[in-house]
Amino acid sequence: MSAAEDARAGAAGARGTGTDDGDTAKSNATYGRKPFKRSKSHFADRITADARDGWPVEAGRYRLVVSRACPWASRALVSRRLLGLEDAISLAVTDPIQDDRSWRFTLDPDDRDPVLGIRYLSEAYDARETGYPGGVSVPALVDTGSGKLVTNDYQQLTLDLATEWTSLHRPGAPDLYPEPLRDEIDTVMDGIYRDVNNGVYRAGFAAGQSEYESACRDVFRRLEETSARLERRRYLVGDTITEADIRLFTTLVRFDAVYHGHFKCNVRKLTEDPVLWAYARDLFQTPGFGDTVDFDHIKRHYYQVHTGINPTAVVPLGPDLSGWLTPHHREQLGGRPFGEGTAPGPVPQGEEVPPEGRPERRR
Ligand SMILES: N[C@@H](CCC(=O)N[C@@H](CS)C(=O)NCC(=O)O)C(=O)O
Repeated sequence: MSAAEDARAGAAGARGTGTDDGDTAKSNATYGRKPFKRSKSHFADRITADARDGWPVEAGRYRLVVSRACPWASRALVSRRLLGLEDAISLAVTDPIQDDRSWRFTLDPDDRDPVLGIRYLSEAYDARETGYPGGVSVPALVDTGSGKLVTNDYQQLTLDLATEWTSLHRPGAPDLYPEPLRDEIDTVMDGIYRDVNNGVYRAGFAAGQSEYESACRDVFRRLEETSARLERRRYLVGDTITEADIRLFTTLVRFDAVYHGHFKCNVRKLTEDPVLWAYARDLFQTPGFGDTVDFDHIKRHYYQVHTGINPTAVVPLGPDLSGWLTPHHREQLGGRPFGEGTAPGPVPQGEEVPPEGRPERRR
């Protein structure tokens, strides 16, 4: 539980914001009491081929609820695209700005998710567990028949998409979690999670100077190490895209837009590290990565929702995003992005990121 949520639960008992970085206007006063600590996902049922938790892999049954602002949800967005699961698992995109009842479907007609028929994601949590007092977080997989939340366990969710949903993968889908490389992938992901994915949050929500400095140093120490690793190899593990790349990408793509300024991770910009910047651009330009990214949602969510660290909720104009589309030359390192497989097809109709969220358009 985060400092914010901790205090929120104790103080107002508000159910709105979630489990980690959530900080609506309601909970602003609660920052700064305890070190930032990320919570565990409360609903950790798995959807598997053998239905061991009662949830079988099944086309058309589940709905993936995401915020395009959220790095953890964005992992699932990328995996779903790379694996070609768009027809099997439908998609609901929330408003990037939560209100005091948390994630809401205000981008949809009548402010209601057209499939689940609900206005707030919390309704799926309530359908699953009456009186659930905890935070509401994305990503979430919801059973469309019962309206119940199945899982909000973002760590396991994408691994299951890669390994349990294989019968519904598109022809040519890559193996994002290849068996012989799993130990190495797990080790790389562990360090990146601790110091980078979650490290930026520890820095951004630090309750004091030394906590901030230690988190920020961890972020850049690990980024330097990762940059050295990627100097001569195109991808983090093996010579194809794996889950580890997806997890690093979702943090890197947010780095200059929000973590550098809003979270004070400003020792260096992503664009100032030639290796990581080229690596991130390479992935961004790979079908399935950049086409899921909405910079408008990212910026508005971080700067407007975390008013504890940005009290005016003013959203900066920069950075210039046009560099994301420039040549990266990483193909010279070799590598086979999809291994024996192929790139995913175009973004399904209705799921395109609007022009204001794309790098082509400067804000
Ligand atoms: N801690 C979450 C991981 C996902 C997560 O932290 N998502 C954030 C968005 S980036 C969220 O929904 N937080 C709740 C909120 O901000 O209201 C979990 O337990 O599953």
